[in-house]
This record gives sequence, structure tokens and C-alpha cells, in this order.
Amino acid sequence: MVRERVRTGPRPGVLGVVSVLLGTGLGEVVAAFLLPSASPFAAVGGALIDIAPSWAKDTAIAWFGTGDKAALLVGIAVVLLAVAFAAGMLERRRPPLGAVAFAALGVVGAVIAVVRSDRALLAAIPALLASGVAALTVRGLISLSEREEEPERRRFLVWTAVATASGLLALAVSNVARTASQSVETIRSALRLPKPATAAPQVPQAAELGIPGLAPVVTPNADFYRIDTALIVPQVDPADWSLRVHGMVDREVVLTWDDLLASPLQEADVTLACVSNTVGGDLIGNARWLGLPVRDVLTRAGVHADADMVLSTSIDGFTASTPLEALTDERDSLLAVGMNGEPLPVEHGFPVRLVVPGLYGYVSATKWVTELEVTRFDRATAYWTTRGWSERGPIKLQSRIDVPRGSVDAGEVVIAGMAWQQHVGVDGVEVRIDGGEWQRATLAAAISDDTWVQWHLAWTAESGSHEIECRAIGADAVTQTDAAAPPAPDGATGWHRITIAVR
Ligand SMILES: Nc1nc2c(c(=O)[nH]1)N[C@H]1C(S)=C(S)[C@@H](COP(=O)(O)O)O[C@H]1N2
Ligand SMILES: [Mo]
Repeated sequence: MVRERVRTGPRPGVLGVVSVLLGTGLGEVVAAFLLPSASPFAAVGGALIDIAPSWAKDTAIAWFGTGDKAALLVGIAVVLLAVAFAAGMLERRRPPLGAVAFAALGVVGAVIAVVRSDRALLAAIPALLASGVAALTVRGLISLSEREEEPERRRFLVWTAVATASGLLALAVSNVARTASQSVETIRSALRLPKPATAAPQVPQAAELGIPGLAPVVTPNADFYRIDTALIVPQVDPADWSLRVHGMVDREVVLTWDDLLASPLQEADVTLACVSNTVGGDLIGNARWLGLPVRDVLTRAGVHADADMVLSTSIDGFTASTPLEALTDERDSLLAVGMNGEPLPVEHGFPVRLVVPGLYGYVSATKWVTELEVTRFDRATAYWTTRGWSERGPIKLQSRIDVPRGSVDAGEVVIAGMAWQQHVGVDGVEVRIDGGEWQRATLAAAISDDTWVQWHLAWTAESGSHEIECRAIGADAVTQTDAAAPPAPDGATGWHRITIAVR
């Protein structure tokens, strides 16, 4: 027994290093996509730096140059790998102490990441994942390495190779993802957008009822729904961005970021909605957008009289087909650069996206937009229209009950919700309880016809189970239909119906 242990040499230490490589690799990938500030490498490395003796720090700096950021990171990596090596040796001699050491390091890393990050518990995930994977890997590989039989030996070699390769690959992926996202987010957060040439009127105070549980009439960017086909959010540097307007036009126009910002910008409150929103669903949000009217660039290009559609393309290849008329009529269709007073968040299309009042997002709201092709509906289709969704996508009249939810105490209860039919407007909302008479709810002040509107109704609730339904009446005097339709191909219809238990 003792002789065998001596014979193993440095191999367990190397396996410790492989395990840490795999663990931190996976942790880094998860952090890069989940929450870049929770990088376990940075967290654990930072902790090691804090506790490392100064001679170690000095040696690392002496080896790798004069204390710049890269040298510091290399230094952290060296210390981390040294600890990994030691933990591997320990695991061989006193199992499972090596694995326990990794787990402890992970807990320390998780605590540090949580403390350093503003997003609390989520930040613990990458470090815990990294240390868990490292602990399991070191246990598995070392116990496999002790088997002398041929199939086990081969399995050991294969697993060691797989773990090493996966760890290196994961580190490379996370590195690419992080450098890309950090640089564009850095550029974005340093940006100051110009003031609008045409400002939107102030949101009336009476547009916000302030009822707990009711959606706010202006959706904070952080809560705004997000829908797109992008697996990795495109990272577009405004300096590299341009918009090409071509197709059925008199002259091609290329607009740069500076051109765009130098143009007179307009502000507009517009509620975006997804065609996939189900009755009562929350794939809808309202924001104050700042941008250049699309009409202006189309006028510069000179649109041909027989064109009837604009095919917009994003940097990642998504396309949307928008009726030309919706971009040239009086409505506030924008090449938007701002959302609620800040540059577009990266996941909402930074630096430039389309916003068209009255149309579902799939036919209008192209994020990271780089191209407008003026064409015809009988000549081109777009991403979703090629997949069976309707060519035209006007937003349908809808209403939703936000409160109450679940159960309430008997007595005075506020029923409240949202109603919308962008670019047409909402005239009223009716509510009925247990299939009784329709009662007129009170509408909050509307921001505009292009936005949703809040509504409320007082209800004296008696104990038992009750069904509440709502329906809107459009500004065109048409009442919302009860005919149930699914989202495909052109938007869900039907009344929102909820059941409430009254105690
Ligand atoms: N580039 C790109 N833009 C896109 C999409 C997409 O998949 N890719 N999805 C569209 C759809 S279906 C909707 S509903 C809106 C959603 O915009 P949001 O994520 O800012 O809420 O974006 C639209 N713009
Ligand atoms: Mo959508």
C-alpha cells in the first residue's frame, strides 16, 4: 500500500489541475452568459490573492511582468493551479480531503461573488458549479487512475483527455463571450444620447394608477419582455454600425451612427407586443423610445411608387416584413436608439432597432437592425412569415386582469388590469363576475393610442369561488371578441378569465 502510493508520483496533482480546468471552464461559461460579474475565476482568484503570502504575489509579478492586469490574471491562474495540484495530491493521500478542499474553495468563491455582485444569490451559481464539477472530477479520475486493469486504464486516459479538452474549450468560449459583451456594454454605458428635437408630452400622472400587482404603465427596461431568435445576444459597436437602405429606391442610402445621432430625433411612447402572447399573457411592455423617424430615411432614399413593404434585417440575419405604409404614414415609426431615457439595452437591440406602433414585433420590431430593403410583399418573405405566420400583423384588441390573483379576503377588492389596441386606442373595458351583467370599469388616463391603458373596478367580494372576465371596447367602437384563437398565425383572441377564491 505505502509503496504503491509513493509510486504514483505527481500524477494526482496533475489530475487536480485537470479537474480545476474543467470546473472553472464550465463555471466561466455559465457566468459569461448568466452574470459576467460572477466569474468564479475572478472570485476565487481574488480570494487567493487576498490570502496569498506577499512573496507569492511578488514572485508572480516578477515572473510575468510589471503588475498590469494581464500579468495579474496569469498570476492568479498560477496560484489557482498550484492549489489544484496540491489538492490533487491530498485527494490521493487522504480521500476525500482534496475534493473537500475544492468544495470549500467553491463556497468561498460563491460567497465572494455574492458579496461583490449586486445580484445576490444568482452570483453563487458559477462558483458552486465550478467547485462541484472539480470535486467530482478529481475523485473520479483519481479512483480510476488507481485501477491497474486494462479497460479501466483506457477509460482513465479517455476521461482525462475529455476533461482537459472540455475545460480548455469552455475557457476559450467564455473568454470570447466575455470580451465581446464587456466591450460593447462598456461603450453603451458611456454613451450620452442627444436630446429629442421633438419630445413626447409628459406621461400624465393619471395614467399610472399605482395599484399593487398591476403592471406599471411604463415598463422598466429591466422588466421588459424579451423575445428573439438570438442564442447569443449580438454585440454591435456603434462605431461599426451602419444602416443600408436599398431596393426599390431612387438612391441607396447608408446611414452611420454619427449620421443618425446628428439627425433630428423624436420621442414616442409605444407599447410593443409579441404575437405569441397568449390571452392574459405578459409578452407586452411599454417604453418611451427615442429615434429617427423611419419616414425620414425612406424620403432620403426616394421610395418607388409600386413598393409596398420594407424588409428589415438584423445583424444576426433575422428579418421582418413591414407594410410600407406603416413606416411612411403619420405614426411614430422609429429607428430607435433610446429606451426609457437610456441607450437601448444590448438585449433590446443596441445600438439601433425598429419600433412601429400598432404592429406585432415579428413584423416590425427588428433589433440590431442593419438593413432596410424596400420591396413588395409578392417578392419577399421574412423570418416568421416564411414559417407560416401571417404576412400582416396588426395588434389585436386585448385586455388582461392583473389583480386580484389567487385568493382574497371577502369585502372590498380592486379588480384591475391593462387593455390595448395600439394605434387604434381603447375606449373602455367591461368586467363581469360569475357570468353576470357587464360592468363598465374606470380607465386610467391614456398616454396615447399607441400605448396600453390601465383600468380598475371596485368589487364587493363574497366568500366562495368566483370567475372574473374582462373585455375591451376599441376606439373604433368594436368590442373585443370572445372567439378563442391561439397565437398562430396572427395573434390570440378571446376574453381573459380568472378564478378567484374569496375567503
Ligand atoms: N434581431 C431580431 N429582432 C427581433 C426579433 C428577433 O428574433 N431577432 N424578434 C422580434 C419579436 S418576435 C418581438 S416580439 C420583438 C421583441 O422585442 P423585445 O425583445 O425588445 O421585447 O422583437 C422583434 N425583433
Ligand atoms: Mo414576437
